Amino acid sequence: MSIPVHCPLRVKFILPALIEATSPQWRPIKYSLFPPLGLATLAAYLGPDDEAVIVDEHVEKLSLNDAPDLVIIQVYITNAYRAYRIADHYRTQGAFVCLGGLHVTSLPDEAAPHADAIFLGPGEQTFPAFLADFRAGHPGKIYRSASGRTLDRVPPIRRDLIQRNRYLVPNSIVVTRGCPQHCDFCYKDAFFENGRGFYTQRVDDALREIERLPGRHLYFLDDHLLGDRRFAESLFEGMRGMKRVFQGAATVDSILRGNLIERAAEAGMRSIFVGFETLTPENLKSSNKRQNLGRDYKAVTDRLHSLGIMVNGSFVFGMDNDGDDVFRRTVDWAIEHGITTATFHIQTPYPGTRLYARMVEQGRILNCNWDLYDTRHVVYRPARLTAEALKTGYDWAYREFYRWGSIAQASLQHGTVKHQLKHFFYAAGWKKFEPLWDAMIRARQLARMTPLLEGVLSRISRRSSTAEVAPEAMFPIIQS
Ligand code: B12
Repeated sequence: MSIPVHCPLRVKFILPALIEATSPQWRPIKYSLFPPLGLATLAAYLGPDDEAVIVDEHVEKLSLNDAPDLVIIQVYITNAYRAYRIADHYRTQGAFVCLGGLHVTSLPDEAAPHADAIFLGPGEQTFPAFLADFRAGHPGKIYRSASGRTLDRVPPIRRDLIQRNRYLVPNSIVVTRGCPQHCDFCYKDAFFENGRGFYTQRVDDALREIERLPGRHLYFLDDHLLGDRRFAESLFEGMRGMKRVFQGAATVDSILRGNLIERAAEAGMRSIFVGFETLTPENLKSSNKRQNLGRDYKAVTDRLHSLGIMVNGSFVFGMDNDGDDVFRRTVDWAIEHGITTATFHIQTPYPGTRLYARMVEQGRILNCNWDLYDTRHVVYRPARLTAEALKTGYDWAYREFYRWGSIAQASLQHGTVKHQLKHFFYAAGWKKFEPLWDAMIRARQLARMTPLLEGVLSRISRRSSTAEVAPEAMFPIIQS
């Protein structure tokens, strides 16, 4: 491999997908939601003459018949095998291949044989350092993000490389990195180790980024938008006059503490993803999710309802204190407390987490096929349930929560007819019409192959992204 030291670089950024978009298991509504913000962040470090393209396999076909100088691949746990195959291909073609992201950080030894260089942790410091080394002709084999982590002076994300009309929520945005909490099942501690584990953009940079986004609706993908009180207060203060409406994610305790959530509502927050995870205090203790311990979950939902903020509650099944009754108890609680949409997960021990280490030590890992680490499969031996009961209970919980009767009952928990209707509309719109949304997305994808229809679609998309009711308004409360 010869490194083109002085010429402009041809760089291909790839977000591989777990399965091909043509597969029957493909869930278009889920995988076409958010653009690859991480890759667009990295692309900002290229020079003005470099040629860059971002290919997101979740929304388009990846062509392998090209010869870029540099191939940058983002690896999540469930796309890892696919990512390695793509990496191997490009290396045989003579490209220099970089692998990074969560899974590479968790398992560098697994990723390294497929790459010329691997990257551990966030890329804001390591990627520009690598580019300088690469241009100088001596790239390293491993780049580790550690001290000096910051989002100050990070160049604006290359949104020009994102094909907005391919996504349901093109106005996604991330203004922080990491999380101030240390739950045992979360990958964050490993990803952000040896340095700052939670840090934010400067508020004026975040506000400028918001201003660059057209339309009205925003979707913050940060793990904990309220995680730094001073930052969040200033951000919401700056957003007050902007007439935006947005979705974010936060913890139970941050919603109960002080009046930050009121500030968020005034700034336009209309829905929030909340990690309730479990109704059992012993589970909270054993998973080190102490910020939820002793907190009144009902006070959380009451407060959010009173502010007109819809709730997407996240719940995990299969923790060590969960028995057969966990599914019914959780679903009943969610309905009785007017949770608008619920995201259920089967507990998944991601490599690199303390949960994974504990499961390995106890000999409870049943399967190391990363394709199945998608929170829909049981990959470990639960303590008080069989694997079959866990899977069956998880499937039942989804069906039960999204029955028409349950949706109606949860809607009625709200005090006003307006909020009851809003709840009903969103919950039903999201889950009940998933096949319809899927059909529409597939039709759009098909239409792209015919230039005439493509033209019509892009005109509609241009109009709607500046209109009051943008398509993303339909997807306000969902998160992976
Ligand atoms: C958007 C999103 C998605 C999108 C797709 C991803 C996308 N478009 O980027 C969709 C909806 C498809 C999705 C699906 C899933 N997701 Co998801 N998703 C997210 C989410 C909310 C935001 C991602 C993001 O934009 N982050 C912000 C950017 C700036 O950070 P970043 O992407 O990590 O990129 C940085 C670094 O990773 C690094 N980097 C990344 N790649 C590379 C490459 C190189 C060479 C270098 C130098 C650096 C580098 O540099 C970037 C800048 O710092 C995260 C949570 C989060 N807040 O990160 C979960 C998250 C990534 N998802 C997760 C999961 C579990 C899933 C699913 C398995 C869920 C499921 N049940 O199906 C699927 C799997 C999809 C797949 N194909 O593998 C987990 C991953 C856990 C893990 N250990 O891998 C996360 C962390 C959520 C969580 N807290 O558990 N997801």
